Parts: sequence; structure tokens; C-alpha cells
Amino acid sequence: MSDQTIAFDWQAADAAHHLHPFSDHKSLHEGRVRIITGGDGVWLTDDQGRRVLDAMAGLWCVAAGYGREELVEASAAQMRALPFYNTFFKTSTRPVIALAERLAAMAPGDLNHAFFACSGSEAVDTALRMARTYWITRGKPAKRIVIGREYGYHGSTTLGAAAGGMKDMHRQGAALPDFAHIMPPYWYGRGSQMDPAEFGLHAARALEAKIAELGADNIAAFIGEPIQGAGGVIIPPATYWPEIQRICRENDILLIADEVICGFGRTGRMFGCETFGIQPDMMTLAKAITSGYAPLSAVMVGDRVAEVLINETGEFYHGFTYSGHPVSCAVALANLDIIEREDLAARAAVSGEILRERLHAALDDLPIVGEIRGVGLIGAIELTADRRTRRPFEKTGRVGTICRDHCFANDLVMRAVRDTMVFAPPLIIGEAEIDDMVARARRAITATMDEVRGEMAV
Ligand code: PXG
Repeated sequence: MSDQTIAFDWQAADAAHHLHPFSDHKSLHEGRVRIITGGDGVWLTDDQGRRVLDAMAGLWCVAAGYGREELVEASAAQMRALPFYNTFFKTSTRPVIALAERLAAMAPGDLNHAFFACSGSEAVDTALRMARTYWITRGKPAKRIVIGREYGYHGSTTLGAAAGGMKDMHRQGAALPDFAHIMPPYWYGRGSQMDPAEFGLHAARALEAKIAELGADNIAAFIGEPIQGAGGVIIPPATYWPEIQRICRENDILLIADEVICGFGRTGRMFGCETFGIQPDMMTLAKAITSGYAPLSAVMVGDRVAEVLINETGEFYHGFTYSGHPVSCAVALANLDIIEREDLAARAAVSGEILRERLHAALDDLPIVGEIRGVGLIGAIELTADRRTRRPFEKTGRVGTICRDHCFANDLVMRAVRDTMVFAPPLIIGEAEIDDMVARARRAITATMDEVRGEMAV
């Protein structure tokens, strides 16, 4: 690095000119931002030379791990050949065609058609626009309402934020008419009096009640993540999704699975829909589709909806300059090669078992740990003031933030959602790295417990 680079005050420049996503800037400016400069496998390097174990895979996306030369090469080769061309106006490029065909072959059931965008939010927006367009084309324009769930996260465009169940986002201008929400299938937080199977049916039937209230003739679609990621890794009981699917079918409501986090092996199968045994009408994909190496998302559309869009709608007035960006598509193809060749879905299933076993062994004696849960390589640790009654701490989020900061101090990236620690490491994580991750988590959680012991049941 040149002297000039070293002398530059990156902290001051970031504070002066960079508005961060989902950040309270005042409190951000009170401390230092962590500047990440490199990555290799599950490890990040920061500008202080520290090595950090990234148990969040970037932001739930770096499935294949950092530093994969193959992805760099795929990107460079495509940039040399053709850095950009659009897919509007009767044109296409080979990477986008190859990727559409490949995703159609991979996706479950009849999800045979791909529409591309750059982010999960745009994919969700697209799916919702398609759902409404489908019903308009079929002569049922009143079917407009989209039902989502509390704690659901479907991105940050206005339609996605309205479909999601994050109240803070709704309060900042993202509450729209024709969106409704039902309870999440959050057994630990909402259903611990029932057994999980019974609670799964109970939570699904909230959809039936909402349909009765609003009228099936007014409802376009139900959207849900197979596992709610940003909402705190809420894993529904096995009874939940089949019941949701039954209710959607009986009421002629489209079922949209938001697989932005679950897709491409995270849950131990290629898609969350396979883990939970459902066949949606549409599926949104992003993040691990390129392992985060280039921005890309897709909506996979089933034959029933696609045939109406293709044969009856006429022009669908929707799309983005970078829909099917050739460089992102080339990276996605190389990334899917890695995911398939290294069997990362099956590997996530096995590593997830090992991780949970080690977490139990390391954390079960800490009274602050209320529950450890996971499927494949996505999971959560609930922090509680009283393990027996599951009493939460006062002022939701405070203890989670304390723990997140202790994780940082131990060079471990885990996210706090409310007072739940969530993790989703790269799918290539090895056994020794799992042990390392668990040891750091134990140190961080123990330090958290020491700090808040006075608030805990004795
Ligand atoms: N759907 C789901 C299920 C997501 O998790 C999006 C849509 C939107 O994707 P884009 O690419 O537009 O961000 C997401 C994104 C967090 C966090 O802190 C989670 C996401 C994004 C940013 C932060 O957990 N998920």
C-alpha cells in the first residue's frame, strides 16, 4: 500500500460521506467502522490485520467461501468477451440463456421460467408485480392483496418492505394498502405451550382466518421465506408449510417462496421448498446464486403463471437495465458448478449436524441460552433472562447487541436479531473451523452473561 493510502483517514471519510444501509448513523459515528480488506474461505481480514471468522457468510450469501479463483476467472472472462448487453428489445446473451436453462432444471417441479434482476428486493418486487398481473390478465383485478408474516423480510424496495413484517420499516413510509400480515411460526417465542406439530398447524391456520376476513376474491398471493432469516431464523415445525400450501390451493391464492436466504444448499437441500416439502407457484432467488461475488437475483415462475404471462398478458411492463447481466450470470454459472461439484447442500446438512452437536456441548450449561436451533447451516441461539420460563430480557435487542459486540471482540461475526444470535456460515466451513466458531461463540456468550447476570433468574 502506498504511503498516501496509509495516511488517508478512511474512518473520517466514511463518516463524512457514506450513508450506510440499516444503520443509526449517529451511533455509528461514535465508534469505529470495521473496514474489511480481504477474504479467504470462512475468514475475513480487516484493516487492522485481524482475522475474523465470518459466521454470517457476508450477509447470508457467500456459500462457496471467499477467495474462489474460479469465480474471479469467470467474471474476468465474461468482462473481456462482453461486459454488458441488455435483454430488452428482442436480444439475449449466452450466459443468461444458459443460466435460465440451468435454474429451470434445478428448481423443483414446474418452476421452468426465470426472470432476472440484481437483488433479492427486486426479485420480490417482480414476483409481486407478476402475481397481480396474472390475476389482472385472468380477469380478476380485485385479487390484489398480498399476505406476508410478522418478522418476514422481503427486502427494502417499497413493495418488498410492505410485504415483509418489519414494523420499523412500515413506519418509515413502507406501509402500503393491500398488504396484510399473519403471525410467524415462531414456536420458541409464540407457541411454547403447544407441541411443535400442533403449533405449526395453528400458525398456518392464521392464514385461513385472514383469508376469511379479507375474502379469497381479494387476495393475490401469500409470500413467505421457508425459514425466516432476518426475522431471527424462525424455523417452522414440519406441519406448517404443507398446511399453508393446502390453504393457498383451496383458496386459489398464489404461493411465493422467498428463497433469497434458503436457496442453494443453505438448509441442507438445494432449496428450502425441498426441505419443507412444498411446491410454490413462484420462487425468488438471490445471494448464494453467485455466492455474493456479483449482484444477481431471479424469480423462478411455474408453468401455470408463466403460460398466462407469456400467452395472454401481452407486454409485461417491468424490468431492469441489468436484468440478466452477463457478468453476474457467468459468475452464477461458475458458482453453481462449485455448489454441485462440491455437493455443498449435502455438506451443509452434515456440517449443520456437527455444528449443533458442538453448540449444545459448549453452551447447554449457560443459563442465558434458551434454545439452540438450526437446519443445515442456518441457525439461532436464543438468549433469555430465565431459561425455565423463557422470559425475555427487558428492552428487546439490548442484550443481543451486547452479545454481538462480544462476538466482534472475539473476531467472530454473528448477527443479533432482537435477543437471538443468528448464524449462517459459508457452506464450505470445515470441522476445525466449526470448533473455532463454537469456542468464540462460547466466549462471547459467557461474557454477555457476566455482564447481564443481575437481570437473570437465579
Ligand atoms: N428476501 C429475503 C428472504 C432476504 O433475506 C431480501 C429478500 C432482499 O434481498 P436484497 O438483495 O435486496 O438485500 C433478503 C435480504 C440481515 C439482512 O441483516 C438480511 C437481508 C439483507 C440485508 C440484511 O439479516 N436479506
